[in-house]
Amino acid sequence: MKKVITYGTYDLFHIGHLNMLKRARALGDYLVVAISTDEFNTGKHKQCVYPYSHRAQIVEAMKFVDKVIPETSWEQKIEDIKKYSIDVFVIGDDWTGKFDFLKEYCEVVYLPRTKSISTTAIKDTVQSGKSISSIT
Ligand code: C2G
Repeated sequence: MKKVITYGTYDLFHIGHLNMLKRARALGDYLVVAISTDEFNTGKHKQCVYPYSHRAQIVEAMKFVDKVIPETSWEQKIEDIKKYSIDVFVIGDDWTGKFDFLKEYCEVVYLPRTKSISTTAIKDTVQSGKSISSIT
């Protein structure tokens, strides 16, 4: 069984998140998703709309997600890779190079982000009264 892991905040779940999880799962047979806790997001200077418990449950409900764990620190990745016998670490290419140190433990894949959608864009669009289709 080829096991894949990815990390993220996954606030205001959108098509970019869905594309990432779908492609991540397609790289193996089992997908673990580490969702950033509210406390960890404070360190990332991210103020989430949805609390951790909602973000985790929404991602966990995805049919191609097998397990959700909390992301509480930048340093947990190596331990997670060992603990869950991970074969592939995958994340969006906005992080290209940042996690190359994990190549010692597993394959590292950076996937292209989905263009013109982001949690920030959604927040701005909602405030402007426009629809998302107007930005994708
Ligand atoms: N993503 C994407 N396309 C978008 C937006 C996001 O492919 N339009 C991807 C990101 O590249 C990431 C995942 O979806 O792989 C989750 O994105 P965020 O919730 O913004 O996560 P981030 O803040 O990048 O957290 O330790 C790593 C961090 O926790 C990553």
